[in-house]
Amino acid sequence: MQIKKIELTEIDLPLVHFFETSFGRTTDRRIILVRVEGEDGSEGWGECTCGEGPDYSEEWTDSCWVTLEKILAPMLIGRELGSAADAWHEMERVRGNRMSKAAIETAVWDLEAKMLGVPLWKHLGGTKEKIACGVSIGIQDSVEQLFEKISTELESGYRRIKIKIAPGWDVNVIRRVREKFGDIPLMGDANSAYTLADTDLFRLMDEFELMMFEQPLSNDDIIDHAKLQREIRTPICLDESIHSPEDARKAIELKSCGIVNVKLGRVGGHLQAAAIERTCREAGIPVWCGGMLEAGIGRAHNIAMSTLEGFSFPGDVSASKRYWHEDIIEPEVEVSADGFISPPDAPGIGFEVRRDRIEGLTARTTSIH
Ligand code: OSB
Ligand code: MG
Repeated sequence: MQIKKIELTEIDLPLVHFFETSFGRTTDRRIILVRVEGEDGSEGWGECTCGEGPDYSEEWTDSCWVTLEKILAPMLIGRELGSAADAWHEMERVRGNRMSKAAIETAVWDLEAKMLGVPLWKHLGGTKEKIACGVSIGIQDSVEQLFEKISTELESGYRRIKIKIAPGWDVNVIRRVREKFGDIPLMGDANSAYTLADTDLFRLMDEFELMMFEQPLSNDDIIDHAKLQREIRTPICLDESIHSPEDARKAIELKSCGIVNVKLGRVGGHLQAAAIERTCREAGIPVWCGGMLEAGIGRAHNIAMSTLEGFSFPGDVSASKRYWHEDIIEPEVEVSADGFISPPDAPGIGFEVRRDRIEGLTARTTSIH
């Protein structure tokens, strides 16, 4: 397989509702799409999952654009790839920049699956005929507003509610959610907003029987997380701290977490995600698919990845309409009344990419060949 051409397109896409985490509020996404073209004109699509600023990760839209255009795309053009798995290895000498790498790598997997005429999820070794869906609900302006959101999502059938927590929006909010909604599957994601000085607060929150606390401490830490985990019953789930299968192995060895969130962008694509899934599965650590407010292409890749055996908790993979007035794929991602998504049967990501819609949203485009 040879990559003849790589096209980058930035689209600007407003969210239906703002999304607020401990590091800020997002209202408009700036998303880079990657289209790779093979020898016979066949194509594959990937989406860069970076944010609009360097907060969740060091990578952000403008930095990824340059990295993709000047460094990564030229490394792949014209190279003979034995399989999609080689795409990662071609880019391996570049340090970090995993979201940029994943944008290209996932596109190469889509291309290969399409060339073989098989659905990507099967090509990746996925086995699940349906995947369980949860939602991530950002910090709201009031607890009443949060209640409203939770009610809507439960009525839609979602199988797990994640709320964002931050100092001032934690114990009292969770207590009120438990009082109002009872025993629903509930978890909190702190996006690194706390330190070990808050250990007592987490001990207090043990009482709420949350499924897990996601990334309570620093984004680059696995030592303090192990200390915190020793002090609390609720399992810790690591998100920001895990970039590679080696990170996962070390976190498991140190007992820094009981659960791992896997995001394609954060770990560098499907090959690395599958390796993390395997490391965790062999250690008896459940994983689930995280979300990065993706448009349809990223969402489709998340669905494919979520069909791997180890993805045993509901992920942050939900319907297109929760994010976008109109998505860039056809059909849009829909969730059944009981909170599942069925992976598509069509080759590759299995959703049609809407070129017309993308053209209308394009802020810039470039082509490397
Ligand atoms: O920490 O999981 C996170 C969104 C942006 C950055 C980080 C995170 C999130 C989410 C949203 O929680 C998940 C989604 O609905 O896509
Ligand atoms: Mg998270």
